[in-house]
Amino acid sequence: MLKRTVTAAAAALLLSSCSSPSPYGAIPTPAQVRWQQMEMNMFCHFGPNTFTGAEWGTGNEPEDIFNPESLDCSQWARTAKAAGMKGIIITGKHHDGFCLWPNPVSSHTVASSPWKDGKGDVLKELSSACREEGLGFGIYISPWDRNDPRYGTPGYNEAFRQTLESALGSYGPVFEQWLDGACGEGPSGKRQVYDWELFNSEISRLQPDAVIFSDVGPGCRWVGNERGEAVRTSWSRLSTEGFSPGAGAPPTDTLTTGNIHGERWIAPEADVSIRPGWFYRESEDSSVKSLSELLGIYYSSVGRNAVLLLNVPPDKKGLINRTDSLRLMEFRSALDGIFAEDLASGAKARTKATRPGFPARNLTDGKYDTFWAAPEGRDTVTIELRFQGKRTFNRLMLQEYIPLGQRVASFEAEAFENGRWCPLSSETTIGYKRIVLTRKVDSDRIRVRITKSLAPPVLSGIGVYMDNYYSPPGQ
Ligand code: FUL
Repeated sequence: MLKRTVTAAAAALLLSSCSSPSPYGAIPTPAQVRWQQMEMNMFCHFGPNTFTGAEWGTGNEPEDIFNPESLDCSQWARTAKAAGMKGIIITGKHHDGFCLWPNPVSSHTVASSPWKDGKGDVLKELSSACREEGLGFGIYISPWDRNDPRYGTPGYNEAFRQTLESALGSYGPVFEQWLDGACGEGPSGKRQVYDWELFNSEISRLQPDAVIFSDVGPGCRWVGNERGEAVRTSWSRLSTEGFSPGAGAPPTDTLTTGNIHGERWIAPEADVSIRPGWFYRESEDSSVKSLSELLGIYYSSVGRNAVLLLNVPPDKKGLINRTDSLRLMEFRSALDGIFAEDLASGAKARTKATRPGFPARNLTDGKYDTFWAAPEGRDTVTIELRFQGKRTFNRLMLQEYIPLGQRVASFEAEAFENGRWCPLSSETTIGYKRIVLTRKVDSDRIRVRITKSLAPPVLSGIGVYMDNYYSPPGQ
């Protein structure tokens, strides 16, 4: 009897010590995790502005200026796919109010344009092209509308709800709904008091898995600038109490860093255009961002716990311009050149602090869903990676397992060089993905010291890479 009790107690102890770490703080929904894993999406600003050269149309543009004679959404989707993007978000309606689909609650749409004799539908073509290429399809629908005569009256909120219903209910799954907070004057000279609750609940009703973008989420948040730039301290949590999109948004630096103890999981999305403007202009063909600029943007967005939304605006013909697509292909081949080979793969990972069942070898198995976890009560830990021989690298990548929350607040990296441990970098947060740009190192081992964590750390991976393409300013 005694023996049986002891065995049962031992089994219970073993089970509890093998148990998965409990989630810490606000955690992402499965749709938010999938969204974060997309890492890089393409933004397409397209509409009357493509034809007039404006950034913000007035809303008075005649519908007949919209006539992209060679529009080919499969070309957009193929380009995005070849560039390594996982989804495309299109401006279904920008501030000028023109709808790229035949929205039944507006007369300012493709249906009144000469394009395809008024029978065309960009959302239909793009959503099916995305499906074909296995890409996510997302829509930007601007609440600010400089054309709709109802704008500035309570009736507009209902019209906007119907607009959402028409766009989100007609084209299959939408991975992200983009809502910007701009709230200027409409045709009546009045501003709208937006009913965000109505908008968000309508989106969730029609597309429960769509991640809703705005300054305050609820799905993901604006990173606070249009340079595609997250910062080194990048929390995926945000406190939204008392804030709203647009003028009522949290201060810009809060949007950028997030809140360490924020109550909600609303990770940063970093948007930026490959060109000076959001819309295509031939005069800007020579100002498409360089490969080096794009790599810098990649490191400061994807490498700092954000999702990158890179705008590549189709031209007047309705095609991604050659200049942009060539640059995207250079970008892709550089990223492949850097990240195709994890030089830490197969390295022996060692630490004195391991939760049973979550061994350090999970750090170098190349799988996101297997992770190493520190035991209960441990929030400072040293992890050593011994490579199979010397490695030459200048990038260090770390990933937390975010379904259990974001924990690490600071860490240091060191490399073993000339018989001693030498500092590489002293950093703050990790999050879903953190890429540290280090000096060039030749070494057979590195050490990561987690110096502060809000709960026992849970890391999915540590990798090292060699980048021969990009030198950060000052290096
Ligand atoms: C902003 C807009 O005002 C710009 O025109 C652009 O669409 C950018 C992505 O969002 O709020």
